[in-house]
Amino acid sequence: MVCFWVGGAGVQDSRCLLLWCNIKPLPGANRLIKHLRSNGVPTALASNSPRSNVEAKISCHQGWKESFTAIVGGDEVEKGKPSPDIFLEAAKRMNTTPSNCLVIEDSLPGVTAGKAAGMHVIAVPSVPKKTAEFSTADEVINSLLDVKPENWGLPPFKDWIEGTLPIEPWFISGPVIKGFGRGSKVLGIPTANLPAENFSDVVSEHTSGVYFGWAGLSTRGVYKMVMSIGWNPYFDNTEKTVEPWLLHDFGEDFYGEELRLAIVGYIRPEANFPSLESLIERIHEDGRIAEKALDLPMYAQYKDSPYLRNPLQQGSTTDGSQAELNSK
Ligand code: ADP
Ligand code: RBF
Ligand code: MG
Repeated sequence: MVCFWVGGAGVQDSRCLLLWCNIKPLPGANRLIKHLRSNGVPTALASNSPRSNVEAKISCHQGWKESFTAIVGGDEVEKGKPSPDIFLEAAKRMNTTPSNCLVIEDSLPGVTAGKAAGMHVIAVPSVPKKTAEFSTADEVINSLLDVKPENWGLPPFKDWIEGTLPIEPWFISGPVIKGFGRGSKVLGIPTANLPAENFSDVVSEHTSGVYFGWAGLSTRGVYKMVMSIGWNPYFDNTEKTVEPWLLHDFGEDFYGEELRLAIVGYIRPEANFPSLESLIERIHEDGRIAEKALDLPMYAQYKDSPYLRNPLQQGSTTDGSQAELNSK
């Protein structure tokens, strides 16, 4: 099986040439490219942009250029996507047939082009909540983290550990705010919502999904946590929310307290569920996965991040366990 890497060149935003080297790869793009390359899966980049622009763009990302067997720009074929030309040309340059190709696309014209070329197509819509429009694709996924190469006859990723995917950790904090008043009441699972607008950059940079890590609560301590980021498909929210469930029984609310998170791993995309019971059961399963995984040294090390402890070190301790944490 030959694989094409296409659409948006796997980077976020591309307003102007000078800014290109500031743009971050999409979550999971580096991992996927490295995986295909190290497993010897020929990969092409097929974009409607002129070839020179595509080359300039990917030159900012170490190891990308060498990872593509072929690069086809929009100026090298008669018609761009949604015409199949660009993909047919890529297949030709890789000496293979269209039915042997898998297209990964983020745009609707790209999905149309891939299917018109007679190829397999995975859609990764760049606009959230638009999955229905991509129904002509063979599969619609939420992010590149969710590509399952084995579904397409390609070697599987080997970086999953006990149901979790390690990620480059990221850190966010803020005061605990009121949510929809539904976590405890409807699900029996309290989630300490954070104001997503405070760190909209870092939140929009990461895909929606279920993550886990460590939570530092000023005056209380550091706890394991599992969280959802996104639109809660079951409730179809209009706002993206950040909702950590601390895996500890506090027996009280702590609205307004400063909550600091170190997010260290990914579990799954957000999903819809046929019933409330099945959503609740799945969240509990996420909790068990996080609880166990956080004892692995690769995740446990972040429990000691100064970021989580900062407010505590400023002298706001309340009990013995806190004093013990501070003395470390
Ligand atoms: P809201 O919709 O306002 O977020 P929830 O029903 O989700 O309300 O309850 C969340 C609140 O419950 C948190 O803001 C926090 O004050 C409190 N809480 C108590 N225990 C926990 C816990 N283990 N994890 C998260 N929040 C908790
Ligand atoms: N909501 C969904 O609609 N789909 C999900 O897959 C989902 N997964 C969640 C996973 C975890 C670990 C947590 C804490 C919450 C999840 N929720 C999900 C969010 C849940 O709907 C939300 O916390 C409540 O609606 C309260 O606002
Ligand atoms: Mg909540």
